[in-house]
Amino acid sequence: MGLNIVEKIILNHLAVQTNGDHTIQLQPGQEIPLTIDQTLTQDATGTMAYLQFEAMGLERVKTKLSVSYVDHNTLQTSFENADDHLFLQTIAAKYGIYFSRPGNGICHQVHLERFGVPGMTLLGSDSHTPTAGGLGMLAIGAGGLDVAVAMAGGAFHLTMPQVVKVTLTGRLQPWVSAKDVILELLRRLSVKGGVGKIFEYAGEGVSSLTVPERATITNMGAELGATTSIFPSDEQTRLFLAAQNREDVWRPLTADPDATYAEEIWIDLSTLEPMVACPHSPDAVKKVTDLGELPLQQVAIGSCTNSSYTDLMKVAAILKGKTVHPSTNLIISPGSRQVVLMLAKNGALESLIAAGARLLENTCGPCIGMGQAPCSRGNSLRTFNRNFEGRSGTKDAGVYLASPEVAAASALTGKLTDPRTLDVYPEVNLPQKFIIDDSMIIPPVEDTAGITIRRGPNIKPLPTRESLPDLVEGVVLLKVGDNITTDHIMPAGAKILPLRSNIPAISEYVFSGIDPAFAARAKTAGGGLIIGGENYGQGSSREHAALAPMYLGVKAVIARSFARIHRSNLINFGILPLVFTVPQDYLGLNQDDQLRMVDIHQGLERGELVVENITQNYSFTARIQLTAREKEILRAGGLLNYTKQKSC
Ligand code: MIC
Ligand code: SF4
Repeated sequence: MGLNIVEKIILNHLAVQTNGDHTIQLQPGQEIPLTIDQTLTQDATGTMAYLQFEAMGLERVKTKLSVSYVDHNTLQTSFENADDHLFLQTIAAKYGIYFSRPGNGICHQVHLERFGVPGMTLLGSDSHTPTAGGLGMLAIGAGGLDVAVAMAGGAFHLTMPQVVKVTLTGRLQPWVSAKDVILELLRRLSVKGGVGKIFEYAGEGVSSLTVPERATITNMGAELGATTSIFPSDEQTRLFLAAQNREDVWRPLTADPDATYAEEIWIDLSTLEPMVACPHSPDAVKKVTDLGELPLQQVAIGSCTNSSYTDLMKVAAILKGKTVHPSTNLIISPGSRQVVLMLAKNGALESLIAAGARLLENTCGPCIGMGQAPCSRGNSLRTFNRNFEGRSGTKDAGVYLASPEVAAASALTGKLTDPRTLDVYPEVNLPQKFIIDDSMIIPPVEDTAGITIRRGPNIKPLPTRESLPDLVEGVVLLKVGDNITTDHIMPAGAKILPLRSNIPAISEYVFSGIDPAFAARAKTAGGGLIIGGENYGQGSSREHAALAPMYLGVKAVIARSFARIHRSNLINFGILPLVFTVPQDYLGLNQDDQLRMVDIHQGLERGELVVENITQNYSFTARIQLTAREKEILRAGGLLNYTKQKSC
C-alpha cells in the first residue's frame, strides 16, 4: 500500500526497532516515538527549556541542529529581558546550539529561510512550529520540556494523528491570498476541527503556491488545533531553497499515488474571496463583503503568519504613493532581518515609510501583546494568527484577522476594505536570490570549556513536583467554560512576559484576566483543582500554563476535553488531566467545592478515577487515558523527574 508524506517521514524517524512491520505503529491513537532532527526555541519558552536541558546533565545537544531564537521579549522595559538574552546566548554557546540574535527575526520565519530541510523532523517550543511544514518538514509544537528531552537525544512521543488530505484545485484569484485558504478551513472546521489530525496538502492547486504562501497556511493550521500541517517538497520548494542559497538540502517528497488518508477535504482556490476572522476567535470567519462598515483605529501587519518578503512587497506596492488614513495607525513588524534588507535594497521600505507606516523591530511584537495595544473599544485589523480576547493588551478591543492585502487596503481607507476595490493588482514574485547574511546567527563552537553561563537575578531555579500521591484532595479553585486558551491561563504581554524565567513571580498572574484573585486563593488553599469545558488549553505551547499552576499547587484539571499540547504539558508537570466520563457532570460542580480522589495509582491503571464531591455529597467519574509512558511520567511527578530517573 502506498504511503502519504506524513507516513514516509514518520517511518524514516521511528525511534524503535520495527522489524519491518510498520502498520501497527502508525494506527491513529498509537504512541509513536519519533527521532527529532532539529529543534527550535524562542526566548519566552526557551529559558525554561534550557534550564531543563541543563538539569539533564549532558555536555552538548544531540540533535542534528538546534536553534535558540530571541523574538518574543525584546521590549526591555527593565533588566529582565536583556538578562534572559544573555543567559540564552551563553547557554547556547555552552551546549552547541545556534543562537539567532535579537533583531534577526521571528523564529518561524528565520527557520524557514535559513534552516528548514524537507523530509526532516522539527520540534519547537512554540505552537506555530508547523510553519516549517510549508517546506515539507514534519514540524511539531511542544512544551519546552519535550524540546529539552529531544535536545538530549530522547524521542518525542507523538500520539499518531489521523492524516487528512486537503486537495487544492484551481488558482487563487488576484487579491485573494494564502491567508484566505486557511481562514476558509477555520470557517469550515473551527478551532477544534484539527484536534488529533495532521493536514497534508495535495492536488494541482499546490504547485501554484510559493513556500511563503504555504507557510502561512501551515502556520495557522495551529489555530485548527492540528498536530501539524505539511506540503509536498516540489519545484516550488526547490526554487525557494535555491533563492536562499540552500538548494543542496532540497529533495523531492510527495505522497505515493495510492496513499490513503483518514479523510479528504477539497478547496477550489479559484472560488475563495477575501476573508476576515472576527473577535474573539480565529474561526469566527466571514467574507469581507459580508461585514458592514467597520472603522479601524489600527492596522497591524506582521507576525509569523504574514510578514514574509512577498507579503510586505505586496503591502508596499499597495501603499506606494499613498498615505495611511488619518484615523488609522498602520504598524508593520517585518518577519526577519532578511526581509528588511531586501525591502531596503529595492526601495519598498521607502514606500512603506512614506505612506506613514510605523515600523517596528523584526519580532513578534504586538502579536504577543508586546506594545501597540489598541485604544479602548477600538478595532484592530491584524495579519496575525490569534485574536483571543485581551491578547492585544486591550480587553475590550475588537481584533480582526485578515491577509496583508486586506490590511493594506484597509489602512488606506481607515475601515475594513475589500482589496478588490483597488486598481492594479501587484504581481509579486519570489526573488531569484534573497540577500544572504547570517552574521546575526552565532554558530556553535567546538571548544566550550571557557564558556560561563550568565544568569541574571530574574532567572530562578526550576520548581519541581513530588511523585504522585495516592490521594488527591482540594477545592475547586476555578470553574471555566469552553475553549479556554493558554492566554487565559497564563497571560503574556509587556508586563507578564518578562517574568517567563521566574516562576514564583509569573505565577501571581495565573488566570489574572479572568479572576485576579486566583493566585492568592490558590496559595491560601494550598492548591486545588480546576474545572474546564471543551478544548481546555487551546492556543500557545507555553508550558508556563502548566508550570505556574503546578507551582500554585494545582493537582488536577477536570475538563470536557483538552488541547493536545496543553494536555502533554500538564502531564509533563505532574498535573492530572481528567476528562468527565459524563460531560453533564461538569454542570453540577461549583467553585469552592471540596473534591477528593483516592486510589489514584489503581485509577491510572483502570483509566478512570472516582471523584467525590465532599461539599455536595455525591460522586462522579473522570477518565484518564494514558499511555504507559505517560503513566510513568505522572507517577514520577513530571517529565523532568522521569527523565532523571531513567538516566540513573
Ligand atoms: C504565542 O503565539 O502565543 C506564543 C507566544 O508564540 C506561544 C509561545 C509562548 O507562549 O511563549 C506559542 O504559540 O506557543
Ligand atoms: Fe510570535 Fe505571534 Fe508567531 Fe507566537 S504567533 S511566534 S507570538 S509572531
